[in-house]
Amino acid sequence: MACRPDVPAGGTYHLPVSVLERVHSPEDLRGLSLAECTALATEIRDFLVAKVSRTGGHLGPNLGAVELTLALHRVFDSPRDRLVFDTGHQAYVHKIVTGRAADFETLRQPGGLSGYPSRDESEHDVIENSHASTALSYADGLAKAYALRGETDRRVVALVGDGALTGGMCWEALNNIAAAKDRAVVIVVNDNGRSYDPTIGGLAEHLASLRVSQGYEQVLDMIKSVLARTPLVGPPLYEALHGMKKGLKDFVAPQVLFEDLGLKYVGPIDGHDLPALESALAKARDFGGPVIVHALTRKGFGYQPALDDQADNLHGPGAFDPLTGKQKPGARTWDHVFAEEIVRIAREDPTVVGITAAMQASVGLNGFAAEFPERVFDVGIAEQHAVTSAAGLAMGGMKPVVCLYATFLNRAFDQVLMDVALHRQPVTFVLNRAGVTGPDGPSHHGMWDLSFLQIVPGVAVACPRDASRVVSLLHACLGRTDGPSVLRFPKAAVGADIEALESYGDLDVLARGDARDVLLVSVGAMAQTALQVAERAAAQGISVTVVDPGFVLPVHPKLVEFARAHRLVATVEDGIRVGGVGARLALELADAGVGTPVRSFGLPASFLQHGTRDGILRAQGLSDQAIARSLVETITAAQTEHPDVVEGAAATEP
Ligand SMILES: Cc1ncc(C[n+]2csc(CCOP(=O)(O)OP(=O)(O)O)c2C)c(N)n1
Repeated sequence: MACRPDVPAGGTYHLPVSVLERVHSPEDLRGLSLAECTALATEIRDFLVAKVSRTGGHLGPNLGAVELTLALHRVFDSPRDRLVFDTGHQAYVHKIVTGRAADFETLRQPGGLSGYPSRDESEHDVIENSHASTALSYADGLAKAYALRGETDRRVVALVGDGALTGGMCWEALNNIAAAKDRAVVIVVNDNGRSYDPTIGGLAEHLASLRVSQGYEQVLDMIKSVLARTPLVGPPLYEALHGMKKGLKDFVAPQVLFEDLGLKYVGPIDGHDLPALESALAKARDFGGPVIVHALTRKGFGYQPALDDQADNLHGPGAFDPLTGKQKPGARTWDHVFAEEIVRIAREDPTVVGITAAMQASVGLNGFAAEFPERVFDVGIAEQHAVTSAAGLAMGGMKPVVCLYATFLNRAFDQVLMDVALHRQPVTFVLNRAGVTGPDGPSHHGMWDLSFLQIVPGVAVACPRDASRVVSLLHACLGRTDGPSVLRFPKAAVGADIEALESYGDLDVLARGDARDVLLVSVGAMAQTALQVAERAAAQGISVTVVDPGFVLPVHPKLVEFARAHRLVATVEDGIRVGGVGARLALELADAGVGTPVRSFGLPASFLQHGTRDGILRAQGLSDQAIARSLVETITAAQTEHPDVVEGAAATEP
């Protein structure tokens, strides 16, 4: 769909006050003039800054994708054509133009608009997981399905960033997409040169060399002049671009990368030039086979504080001042503690190296990288590779520390199991954002790790309860020489240290109940809640001893001894109960012939929606009130029924 001319023949064109207010669906976009589209783009940017400044969210990526999203919705016919957003963090503009602008007040708030595409919200949303590099595979599958069903008029479009394109799945998908010459998949690469940080690696260098090559400006000029000369419904522009590109091959070589895979390549296109984008997308749409459209954009485009932000172009700020882009300084977090300690460790031990999958600052490796740039490796959005590469580093005599959001370790389970654990390599994993994370929703809660790590032979899993334990347990992990270690902590402010009353190696007793009613095993950051549970239960006449094992794996032998001496064992963890710490302890106790029943408190094995960390924990029964009530009821019921035994409070789903 081409833009109507700016000024209608014979008259002055007056823009309506707000174009945005008139856009409720993609159809509304299609009748707009170029001037209206330009005004709309500006309004959308103002809207994004105003809304995200209040709620926090993905700002830079969306500011950079305004024209691209408008062009996609004007050229393709969603939802009949399928627009698949890789990662989905850049889909705010898509939400705005598909009727959800009014909901932005509630963006990422409990019960409000999701920060990612959501199939419950709109028929225009195809996929909703925010783990990167999947869109091309979904697109491949959708195109295969439509071909088999004879729905050959349906187009499948995947929008993918240059960052996400560093993920291995993209290349596996490209290999398949390129092989099917008659299946029309349009891959739009939104190339802004950045993930959070500048995108790294060979592919990034290819793209960057294209972007900065002396020929680039000429390419854009030539594209513009070709477009200017080409009637919008006229001779095949694609062929024009294609022919021109071949001619420019000498100084714009990187497209060969895609062509060698067998993909038609259109680009580079100025990703903020709407007519140019629409023409390229229309030709790609009509080509009839797999095509890559390479659009160059700037993250944060149109908002100076984002463009000026050296860290990450305001990729995902919390609430901020819209005039300055400045965020309020937050409280000290678990991440801060790790970030400072790893620098101290790196200074003392030259064999320690850091690995990040495109998230250096967010995982606390910035300080380490600033001081020892040659010892921190950003591998791209490539968690699987990160893990096996770490195994190689360990085999080569280094001490690798792989720093990931807990949820992204899911990607690399087989690599942890077979490439690290089977080879008993001393790789340390530092998982931040473990447990319930909050506003990013189901795909970002780091709640799976404690369960799947239970089945990895030889792994040690440390859950620090406070800042001092982050430090001591990190050292303990790095001191291990046989097999992998994991240190996990949440996305939250770190509270005051909680002192131990007595210690047995890494296991600390935090509170002593005088009668032997309940042994409460606290996992990591749940310690504060566990202590409050003990107080509440004591007020009801039930004594609770609280212990923190430090390492939840391997199971501390002292726990078995303690368990034998109590009437009920309870565990509290911010991971899922199925296969979690409580379930494991129950198994170990049974194997050791200890009959004390185990009551596990944790998360259900279900996809939890976005909200605040505290709110979600409370809603899942992980508040001190709920746990204390449950323990008191269990003990009281058992005392009534069987004065000497507490029956059957097993770890079943609620
Ligand atoms: C598997 C996985 N690892 C890490 C992330 C965290 N993450 C979210 S967005 C992003 C950068 C994406 O860069 P790009 O695809 O170029 O999009 P841009 O933000 O630049 O528009 C990263 C690393 C993720 N979503 N998924």
